[in-house]
Amino acid sequence: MKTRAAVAFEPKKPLEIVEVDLEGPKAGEVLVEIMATGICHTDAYTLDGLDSEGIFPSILGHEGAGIVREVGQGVTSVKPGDHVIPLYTPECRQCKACLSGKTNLCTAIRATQGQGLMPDGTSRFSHKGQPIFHYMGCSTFSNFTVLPEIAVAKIREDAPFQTSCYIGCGVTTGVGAVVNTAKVRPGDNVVVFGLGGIGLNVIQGAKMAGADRIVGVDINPDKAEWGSRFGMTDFVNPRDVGNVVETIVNMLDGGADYSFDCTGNTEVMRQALECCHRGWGTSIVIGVAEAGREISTRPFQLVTGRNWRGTAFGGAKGRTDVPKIVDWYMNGKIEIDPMITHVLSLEEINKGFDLMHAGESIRSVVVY
Ligand code: NAD
Ligand code: AHE
Ligand code: ZN
Repeated sequence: MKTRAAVAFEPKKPLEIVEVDLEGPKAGEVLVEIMATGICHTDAYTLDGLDSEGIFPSILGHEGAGIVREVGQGVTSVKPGDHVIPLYTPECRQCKACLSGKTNLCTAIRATQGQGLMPDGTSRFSHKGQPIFHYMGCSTFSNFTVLPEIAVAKIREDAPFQTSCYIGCGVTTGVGAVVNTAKVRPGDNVVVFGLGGIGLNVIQGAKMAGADRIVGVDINPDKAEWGSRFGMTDFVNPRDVGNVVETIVNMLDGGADYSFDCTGNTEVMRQALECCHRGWGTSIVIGVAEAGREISTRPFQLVTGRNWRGTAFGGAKGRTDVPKIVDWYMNGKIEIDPMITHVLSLEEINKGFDLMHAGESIRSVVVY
């Protein structure tokens, strides 16, 4: 079939809206009509050529929601008409990781996914006879896409696509980092670095978990109001204070119980670790750093009891947890609507990237 898609032909170039060819689903795969997709900073990072797994030409996008239109042979868990959220972290429920009970990092299809291919080692997309690579197993910047069955979460049908697509990455990553990875408890003090599409969800997750102080840190002063809107109690602009770490350690009587990096900046990751409380504070890396960057700190920071951890997709097991997060949204336990600051057509998708880089959006969503 033909489908409209925003194609990343080359790094650092705007996406091009073209008609591409899409092969139907093979065994164990499903064809999904994407109804809406968010634009995450990770899409921008890959488009900017900063991802060591970045591969071109490809169809980016990994934060979508849509409807199953066709299923391949042997597919049993979804059927045409089902509403689904694509999962860049699938859940096969059979691999060592899935069975471990210790991680959400399913390994069933990770190798081919990282090569921009479907599990059989081929691409379903092509343009003028040349293959186009998939991205993070999702490629939601295409109106229709093909996904493995294990990489879709079936969701309730009354959830609006325009907002629930954000659960495909940002919401689950932020809220999940708090509840699944950190396991924040009532009374804990939390610090969030970077109050964008992910950081604001960490803030709302921390509030939901009953955190006491929730300190937001951002170099964009406009983010003070955004943070307060979702439960932040204190705001620090690193450009207004001499030493961010010292400022936070003093504010929180020794430091954070939990801190979260939502910037992808390795210097900020160090600050996030070092503002943790001696003896027990844990810092969670969420931000994705440019290829080649490394983190560092004095080992003494760890010897004296601080912990450094990371999380992908908020530690969520997609097929199991995503439908529950959709329920949280629909029941008013978490908010999404105010964070969708811009709704764009596919033709306007590059504007979404510009708004993100200018710090003017929280989430831009493309509606097909
Ligand atoms: P965003 O652009 O919406 O937000 C980033 C925020 O960080 C902005 O508010 C910006 O002003 C702030 N910032 C930048 N430099 C800063 C600094 N030096 N100090 C303090 N604040 C600073 O991006 P996003 O969509 O929220 O994504 C945030 C990061 O999380 C990205 O690196 C993205 O790739 C990553 N991410 C990771 C996962 C995961 O599963 N681990 C999932 C989604 C996104
Ligand atoms: N491909 C990069 C790493 C990118 C990365 O860490 N991605 C996160 C999701 S970001 C969503 O916005 C992730 O899920 N990581 C785990 C995984 O298996 O990819 C690189 O450095 O090579
Ligand atoms: Zn993302």
